[in-house]
Amino acid sequence: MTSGFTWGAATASYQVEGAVSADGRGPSIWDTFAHTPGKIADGTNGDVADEHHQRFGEDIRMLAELGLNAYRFSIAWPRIVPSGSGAANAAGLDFYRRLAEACLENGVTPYATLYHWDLPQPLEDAGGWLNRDTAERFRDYAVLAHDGLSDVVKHWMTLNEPWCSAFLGYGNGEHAPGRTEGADALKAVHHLLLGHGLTLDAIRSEGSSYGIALNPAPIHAATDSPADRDAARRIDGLRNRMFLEPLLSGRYPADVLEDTGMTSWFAAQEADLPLIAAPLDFIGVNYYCPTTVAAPDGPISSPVASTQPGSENVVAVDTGLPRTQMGWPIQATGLRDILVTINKLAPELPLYVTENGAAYPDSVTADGAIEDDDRLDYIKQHIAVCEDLVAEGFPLKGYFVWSLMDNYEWSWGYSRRFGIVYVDYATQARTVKKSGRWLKDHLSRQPAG
Ligand code: IFM
Repeated sequence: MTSGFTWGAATASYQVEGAVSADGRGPSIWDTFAHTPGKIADGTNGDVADEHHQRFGEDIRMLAELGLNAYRFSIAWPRIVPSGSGAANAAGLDFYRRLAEACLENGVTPYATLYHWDLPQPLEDAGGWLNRDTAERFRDYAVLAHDGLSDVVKHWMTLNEPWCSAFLGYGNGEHAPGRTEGADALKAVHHLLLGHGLTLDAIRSEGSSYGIALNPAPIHAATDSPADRDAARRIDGLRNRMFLEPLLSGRYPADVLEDTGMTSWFAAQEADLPLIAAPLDFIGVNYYCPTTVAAPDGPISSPVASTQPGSENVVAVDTGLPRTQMGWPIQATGLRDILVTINKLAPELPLYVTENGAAYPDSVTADGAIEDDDRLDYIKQHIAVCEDLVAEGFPLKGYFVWSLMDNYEWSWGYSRRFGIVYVDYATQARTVKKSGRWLKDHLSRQPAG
């Protein structure tokens, strides 16, 4: 691997911070959702999580001791602007300043994401991401965060996985705010991307880099039949092209708008597209698995709560690949495929893998070790794909493992562990897993620089 490659670990505010009422933080949609009975598999919430708000210093030292040189964290909007709009909360900014400074003191480069899903609850009460005004409020908050931290944070991502915010948050309701709005979830896509564009326009400055973290995935047809290929087109449209095309080419995919009956609504938003397509310094790719789909086998009852408006009866197909505890099929070549797809759309654009990792049910041995061989194999295979691409001259600039440590896995609560560091939630003790020990050893063999 060439020197200068970024090796990082990622987390997100609500998943690790806890301290939900500290320093004037306001409530987010995830506080509300997680406290609503029946929404979270194990009935838990992020009130305490990994106590990262108190323990960030030791966590960043641990990250540096693993040999990693970058930390991707997210900034909680309700810490900076507690009610979603208005002035900056100095205590909230100070927390992220101390966090970024702790990174720098440990030789770790901070990468900040401005929105990893914790929308202030008052903005949801005013319509959330279905309301165009939320995009402007996001820009205003982002300016405050950037103005307050841009001397210590030089790498910025606007949104994390807007597909999840729109289609899990407003499509099937699996994520906060838990709404099931059918094809209107596409309005959330547009307002999220508009928020991204407004923000880039307002914060871009010399000497820093700005991007977005998406979760694109290779979508395969189960067979070569025209019906299965059409199913793959539809899902590829919703998952990938609905984000990549406006960002990189300044247009929405006409077939997706037609499938979902949204053509005329989007026609009225055309003027926003140049803003959304403003140049990026990089795209972050969060990759976990590919998807294989087959054609509808009958009529659907409509509307249904779905992540695939207009294509609700397209089914996912089990191709026999091994799966992680999330049920996600493992295929490291899918990482190459999706990076190459994006590279073809934007050949010069630097790419990062901003998340990659796997959940498995860890157990602690009698001597306190966590021998997570499955996770280790998963990470090793995906890192090998990255290293091969870099050796071929591909513009891949970094790899961030998801996650630095076990944390609150959204609607799964604490029942899914993705960390390379084990967290004992009763004591908050951190223990580096075998996957983390392997990564440390692997990084110790990289050329310096
Ligand atoms: O935990 C999430 C993260 O917040 C966003 N990307 C996928 C991860 C695993 O589900």
